Amino acid sequence: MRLFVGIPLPEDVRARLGELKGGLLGARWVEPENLHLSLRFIGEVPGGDEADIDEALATIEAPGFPLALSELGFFDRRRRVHAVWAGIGMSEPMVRLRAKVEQALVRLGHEPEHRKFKPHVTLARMKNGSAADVSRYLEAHNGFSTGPFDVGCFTLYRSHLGHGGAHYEALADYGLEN
Ligand code: 2AM
Repeated sequence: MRLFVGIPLPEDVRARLGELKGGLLGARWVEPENLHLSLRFIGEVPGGDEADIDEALATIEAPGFPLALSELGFFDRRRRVHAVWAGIGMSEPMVRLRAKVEQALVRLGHEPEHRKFKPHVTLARMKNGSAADVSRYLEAHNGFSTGPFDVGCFTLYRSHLGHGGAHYEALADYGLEN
C-alpha cells in the first residue's frame, strides 16, 4: 500500500483553496477533500507494515502550532509546470515535527528523505503546463493568503490511485499537545 504522512486542513481553509479552482488550461484540480500538507512521503510498503508505522508515529510528542497559507507557486521541470501549490510560511514547530516523523521512519528502516522540504499544498497537477499561462494565473491570484489556523494533529494517509485520480484515506490521526 502507498502511504504518506501529512497535516489535514480545516474545512474552511479547504473551501478557500477551492475558490482558486479554474482559469488554468490543462490543470487537474485536487478535490477539496484531498487537499493536505504533505510532511513525509513513505511510498509503497507491504501490507502489515502500516501497523509498525502507526505504532512509531503514535510515540511522537510535539506541540501544536499555527499555520497560514500564503503565496501561490509552482513546480516545474525544464520550464514545463507540473504542479501549482499554495505555500506555507516556514514554521519551526512544523519543521521539528517533520524531523521527528523522519526519525521515526528511518528507525523503522525506511530510506532517509534527502530532498529539501518545501512545504506546500498541491492545488493542481499539470502535464507540461505552460509557464506563461501559470504566471498569468498566479498574477490573477496575487496576494492570496489564509489567516492562521491551529494544527492539532498529523495524519497517516493511505493513497488509493484510481482512474479518476488519487483518493486519500486517513488511517490514523496523532494529536499534538496544546
Ligand atoms: P505533492 O502534493 O507535491 O504531489 C500523496 O501523493 C502525497 O505524497 C502528496 O502530498 C504528494 O506530494 C506526495 N508525494 C507523492 N509522490 C511523492 C514522491 N515521490 N516524493 C515525495 N512526495 C510525494
